[in-house]
Amino acid sequence: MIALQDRKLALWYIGVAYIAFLIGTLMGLLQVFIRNDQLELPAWLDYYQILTAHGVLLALIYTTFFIFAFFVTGMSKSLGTFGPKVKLVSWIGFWVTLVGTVMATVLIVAGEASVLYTFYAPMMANGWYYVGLALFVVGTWISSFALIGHYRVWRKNNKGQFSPLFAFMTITTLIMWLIACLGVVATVLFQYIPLAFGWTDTINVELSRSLFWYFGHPLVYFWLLPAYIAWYVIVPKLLNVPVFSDSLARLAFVLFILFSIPVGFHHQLTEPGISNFWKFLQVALTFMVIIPSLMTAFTMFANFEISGRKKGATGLFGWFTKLPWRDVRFTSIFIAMAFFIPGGAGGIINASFQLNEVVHNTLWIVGHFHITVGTPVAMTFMGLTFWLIPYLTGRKFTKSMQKLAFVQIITWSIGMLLMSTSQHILGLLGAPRRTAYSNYNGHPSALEWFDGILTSHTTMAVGGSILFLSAMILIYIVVMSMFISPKALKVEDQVEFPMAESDKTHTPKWLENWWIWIGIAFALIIIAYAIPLSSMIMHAPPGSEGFKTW
Ligand code: HAS
Repeated sequence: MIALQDRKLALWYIGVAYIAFLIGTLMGLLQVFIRNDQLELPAWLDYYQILTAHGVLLALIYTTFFIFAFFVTGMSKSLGTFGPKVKLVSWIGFWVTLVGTVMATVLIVAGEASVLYTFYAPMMANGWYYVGLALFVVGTWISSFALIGHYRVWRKNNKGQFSPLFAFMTITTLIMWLIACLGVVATVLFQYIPLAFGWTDTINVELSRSLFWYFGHPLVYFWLLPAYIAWYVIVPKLLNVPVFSDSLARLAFVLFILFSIPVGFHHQLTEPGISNFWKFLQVALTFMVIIPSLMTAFTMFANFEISGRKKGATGLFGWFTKLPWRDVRFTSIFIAMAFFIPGGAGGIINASFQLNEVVHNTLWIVGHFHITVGTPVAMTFMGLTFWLIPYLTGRKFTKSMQKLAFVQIITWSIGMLLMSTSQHILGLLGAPRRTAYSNYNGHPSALEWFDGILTSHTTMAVGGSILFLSAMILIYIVVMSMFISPKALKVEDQVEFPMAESDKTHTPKWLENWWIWIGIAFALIIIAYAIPLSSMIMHAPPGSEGFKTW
């Protein structure tokens, strides 16, 4: 077990993550009913306020706090206990992130920041909301530097050795995060805060959106990569096989540093002000960032095949029946992976220039992110939660909790399947996203959208309600594992951190030379962004004043 001081920090992160999860999922439930016109909110509560809270609390706060809990635990486990400096800086990072989170949440609840999680200009929130967001990002930077410091100390003491795979992957994710945040920090500090406090009268809308998406796309990989760490490092251990290929795993992660950032324009394909050449270049780079995910899919199938053969499986799909289905830590992650097949395919559709015209700004995209961040990522985090909290608290993960965990992941899968399928179909029919429910004055075409069995109001409401039920079961498991389940006094009851062995004998040295990857990443960013961003600044149209649209 890792040192108590590091366990404490990780548990604080998890605690905040699940408070955000609780409020965020409640907002999700309300939203399903409002979108279906089944619920009317009191005058003091607004649809967009709820939508903002749902997006920010689940997509930003839950994920980020959970990710740092996982990183702190894994880095302490693989590199050793944090030294006093790393410990101090980590706690400072935690508190700064938390203060930013509380400020942003209070302003959303107060109805001062109903700008959705993408906070598109020219919508304008209370200035302190942006200050809260800035503090949130700065807090994560401080925590990232603490972890990077811990890694550097390890490398100094272990000259010439490769870092353990978990640590390598954590550092890759943090490097990507630090470079990605430069965009959002620039727009928040130099555009939104001056506008919201009245220091400037107008905002350059296209520039603010471009800087946001420079950050917004790598943001999705900041969610995905910790899940991939679990797929690469933890899944093989549960299957009782070593890491399939240490160098392939490291290369896949490094490719995310290179290709996850210079692709933000694929979120802006329908926007004027960016010429087709730059959009097309970034679409091509988007197709490059699909490659490491395909490498991951290949590796997962290799793991399944090898472990199946070891257990006597034959034939093309014999491995399937030999997988450890009774182990909820595995089954949860397998379901997460299965959801990522249509989730990833949907991403490829979104990224295809022409097809994007059909799906952009429709509910299809909402369906897409529920089967990317909402299931592959979230369900991997759930699968980690089942053992991570008992591991950190030294409590048992009892048989009854394990059964409940199965109910939780199965209900989440059913709820998500119903809801995201209907969102995809409704999107193709033309139902818009980012808007409250409208039947367009009872227009027959709009009413027809809801005629299908899968797209009916009832199906969506059932899907949303099942998801909420599942979320509450998870909260129950979290509370039990944190505070109530019996202590694991016998060795056989103690929960392990399942980390697989990886053979580094064939791993090339240059894979851990960060300056190469950071250098290439910046070169690609300059190629993809320097000219279009500078032309947005130099040939800026008249800016827009800020609007409070709610
Ligand atoms: Fe996306 C919009 C393109 C991945 C999240 N995306 C979004 C938004 C979010 C989001 C939140 O090009 C909405 C933003 C907003 O509010 O406006 N996305 C992609 C592409 C990928 C992709 C090309 N997205 C993600 C991931 C996300 C995420 C991951 C969260 C974690 N996305 C887009 C585009 C848009 C977009 C456009 C803008 C649309 C618009 O018009 O606004 C790729 O990274 C996907 C690659 C993935 C694969 C799948 C590999 C499969 C694996 C599983 C193997 C399974 C196994 C199990 C082994 C190629 C690794 C076997 C099981 C059996 C049952 C056999």
